[in-house]
Amino acid sequence: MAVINLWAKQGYMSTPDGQSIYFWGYSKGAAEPAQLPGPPIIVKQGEAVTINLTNNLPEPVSVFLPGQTGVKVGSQFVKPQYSGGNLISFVNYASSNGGTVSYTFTPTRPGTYIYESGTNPHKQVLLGLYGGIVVRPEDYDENTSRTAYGSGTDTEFDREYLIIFSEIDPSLHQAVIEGKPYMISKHHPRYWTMNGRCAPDTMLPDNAPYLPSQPYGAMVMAEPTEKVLIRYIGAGIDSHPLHPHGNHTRIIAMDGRLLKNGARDRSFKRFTVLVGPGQTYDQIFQWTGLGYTLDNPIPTIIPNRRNLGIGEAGWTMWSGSPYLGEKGEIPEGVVSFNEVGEYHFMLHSHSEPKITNWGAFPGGMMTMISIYPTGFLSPDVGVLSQPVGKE
Ligand SMILES: [Cu+2]
Repeated sequence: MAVINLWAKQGYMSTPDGQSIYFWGYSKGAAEPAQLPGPPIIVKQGEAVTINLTNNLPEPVSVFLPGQTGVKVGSQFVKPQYSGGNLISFVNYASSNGGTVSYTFTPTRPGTYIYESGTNPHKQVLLGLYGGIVVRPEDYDENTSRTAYGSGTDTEFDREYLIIFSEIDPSLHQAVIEGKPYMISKHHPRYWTMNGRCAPDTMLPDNAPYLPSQPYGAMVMAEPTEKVLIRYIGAGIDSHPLHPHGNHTRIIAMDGRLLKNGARDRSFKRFTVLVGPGQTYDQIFQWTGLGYTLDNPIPTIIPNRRNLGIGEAGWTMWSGSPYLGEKGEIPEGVVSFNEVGEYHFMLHSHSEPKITNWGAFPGGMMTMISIYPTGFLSPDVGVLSQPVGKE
């Protein structure tokens, strides 16, 4: 039995342009801050799960589990809740200011799923009450059988990343602070988030101390030829066209459903993936590079050194060594983001307003896929595990 304890709380998130925005989020501990997104819930197919929710917010809140079946509260299946004849929640909720509720279910299918508040979702989910669920296949083993959908499904991976997308209209968040009405039809986002962060914060490490309410980075890091599982979840109300530069991904599953029809492989390669509200996509990405082998780690003609610079003189992406080659001395005065000859490919929303922070480029839904020389990355990079709260 996996027991996941969540608290619904208010908090403040940071944006790279210096704003502090009020939000509602799930938290992993009574003394922990609300976080954006909520803590990932990582469970196993066939293993019973209990989610205990304590609600510290001033209105009822719930945990809605699209894609999970047989969810119960006590001995009864969850059901829509009404007040005065009006639907107020898709599922049973925890009452305001200290109420609790416990949901139990047994995930029957592996895959990527969302959890979110089913109570006033047009307000509460946009305010930040969402997170991701990863259901491991029954035969999953971190050391011997790392697959998304079980052995024999062609979904092996070496590293995995979970990226959850949403939007922020600060006027909604301000209206909630002031207790004023907000017209959802006037929804006008100014910030776009990957794992609750706007670029360039998306590229900062997990648990960066200056982002206490946004603990998860969104940078995909891998080595050549490794299979990288990238899980997408759309948690907002807009659709987001996302692509990595220079590469396709192979889509292996949508909404937690493996793209396989009997023995027939229905996975397909895509450049741009349109992630709609509530949708999930599982993709395998593998960087091989034209002409790349371990003996030939320079799969390209290195441009003239002067053409590697960006911005003013002395600012460059060049590490002083061939890409994916050996580490070299960085010339004096160079401020470099490229430490060991790694490649960076942008991964972003193709909708240009969404790669800004309140109109300022670059920002928003943008991160990097970073390919490091073989042997550089620690095996701990790109491993998803239950943060806490599991008993
Ligand atoms: Cu692009």
